[in-house]
Amino acid sequence: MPYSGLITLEQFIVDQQSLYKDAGGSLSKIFRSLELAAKMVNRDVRKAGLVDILGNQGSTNVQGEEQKKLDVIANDIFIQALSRSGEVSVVLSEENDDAYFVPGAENEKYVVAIDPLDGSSNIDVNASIGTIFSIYRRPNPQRDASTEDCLQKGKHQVAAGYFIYGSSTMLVYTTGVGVNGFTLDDNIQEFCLSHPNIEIPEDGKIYSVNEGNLASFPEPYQQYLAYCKEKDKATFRPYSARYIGSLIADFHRNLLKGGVFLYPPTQSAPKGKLRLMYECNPMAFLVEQAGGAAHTGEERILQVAPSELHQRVPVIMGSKNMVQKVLEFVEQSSLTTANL
Ligand code: AHM
Ligand code: MG
Repeated sequence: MPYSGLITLEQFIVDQQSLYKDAGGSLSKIFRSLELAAKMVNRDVRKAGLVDILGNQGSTNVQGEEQKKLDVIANDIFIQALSRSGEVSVVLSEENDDAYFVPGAENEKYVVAIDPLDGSSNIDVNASIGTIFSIYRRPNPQRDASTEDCLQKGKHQVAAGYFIYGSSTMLVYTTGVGVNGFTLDDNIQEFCLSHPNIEIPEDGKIYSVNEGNLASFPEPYQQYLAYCKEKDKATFRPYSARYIGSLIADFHRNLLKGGVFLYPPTQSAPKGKLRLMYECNPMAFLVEQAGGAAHTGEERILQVAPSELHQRVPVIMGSKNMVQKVLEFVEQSSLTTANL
């Protein structure tokens, strides 16, 4: 049915309720909590240059990276909002070493993983940042929540998405029935449907990678990047290089315009840099739902069995045919190695 007029997120969720696997409204409550938290973080992001919340917090997170003040603020806001939803037993956060078991909510139905402020090194330079979320149903809510509930494969996500605090603020999410985008109307403080049924183009002309690391990428990736720069009219090469260094911003652009995002293994990060639970799984769910693909080079990201909360995996994701092309380089090289 074509959409006409203004459709708020709340209205959209009500209309879509029958498509959700849980018709009891639990997921809607979680969305309301996420929406509220995002509006609060958005407010803080918008005034970041005016008050003293820029700069490093002075503490480091579990990956040994410096936290920004806004990281800490966003982490607290999202955890509090999700804890109050009454539906979430466990919150996993990229900023916390361990899972947070919500007191008194041991038998609720959901686990939510968040990257509260992804791309936070971009705060100081006023580039787009965002919040990523990923929602799982607990296999057995009768039993008290445990770490076992947290280490589920990405293919079990019931919903995932991100808020991007960019030139405008948007929410892009999926519940497994396509991908929809909402833009925050600042005046009425409502997310309104602006990008219904997003589909990523099958082909693209953009590649996004931190090419400064080229020398330490495995050879097939180096070969693919050389291929991107070759001149060939028929395949629209050379491609354009676009890399912000803020996953949500790079992903969002490629989702709308077509492209491929790569974070290959490097010598200093042999499994890549990005985290499976907080970054790769939600983005993989979204991109697959939009008709694209997401792979580690060895398997579909959504098939990876997590062994720890802060696990990292290499990433190749975006337009289907572009991902396929990267995999041809990667697979060709493993065949060559296997034949040696
Ligand atoms: P963060 O979650 O600590 O902000 O780090 C993740 C970010 C991603 O947003 C981005 O894709 C990547 O780090 C960029 O890494 P690099 O600077 O190595 O290219
Ligand atoms: Mg991140």
